[in-house]
Amino acid sequence: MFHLAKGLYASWNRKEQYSVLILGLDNAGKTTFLETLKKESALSSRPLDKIAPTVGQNVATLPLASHPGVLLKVWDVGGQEALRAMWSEYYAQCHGIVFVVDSTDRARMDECRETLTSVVTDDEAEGVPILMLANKQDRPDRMEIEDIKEIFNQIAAHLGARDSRVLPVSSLTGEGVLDAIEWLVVRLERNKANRPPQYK
Ligand SMILES: Nc1nc2c(ncn2[C@@H]2O[C@H](COP(=O)(O)OP(=O)(O)O)[C@@H](O)[C@H]2O)c(=O)[nH]1
Ligand SMILES: [Mg+2]
Repeated sequence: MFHLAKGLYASWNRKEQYSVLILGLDNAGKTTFLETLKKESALSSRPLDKIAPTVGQNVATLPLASHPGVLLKVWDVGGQEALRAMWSEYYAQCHGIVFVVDSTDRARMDECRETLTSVVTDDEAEGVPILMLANKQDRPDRMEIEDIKEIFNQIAAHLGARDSRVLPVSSLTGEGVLDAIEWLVVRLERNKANRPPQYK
């Protein structure tokens, strides 16, 4: 009996899957981030379960070498202004949000902050861990991570008790990408216990 229970637990555990939304303005590097994640997953030599992309949306289900029992279902839903209105449709189903920022795009930093504010103040996204990625850190004309943190800390007031972090990455070179995902997965697992049943 104990073995049966243990076996059931193990098989349930093997299928642990979290849905993660990749958001951010158009041109921030969302699709590049997802493609890099796919590449990193393939390196772990486990099968990659790709779902055919539909217009304006890419979805991939990724195994994680560092967390063998975990699958990440990652949604890249498009960041053009017309598509942003659709983001909230996904909030109730997601366990975590990655918000990608183009660290070189000073001209759109205000738009970026306003967009992120509307994400974090949406009731449907309440309590979901938020990871902000200061992307394109490989570029010499990037803003420094400390300056980007200062901008996004202004949003912290809306975040309540939820987990959030700003991390530097280059989706193009892959620098920092796995560290960022590691931060997120730890929070996803920790947060799971605290969410209402319909979100699990
Ligand atoms: N230098 C550099 N360019 C990047 C990086 N991430 C994305 N890009 C470039 O930024 C542009 C937009 O990237 P894309 O992934 O299509 O952005 P999306 O609209 O947010 O999906 C492309 O030309 C990418 O090659 C990065 O980390 N470093
Ligand atoms: Mg894209």
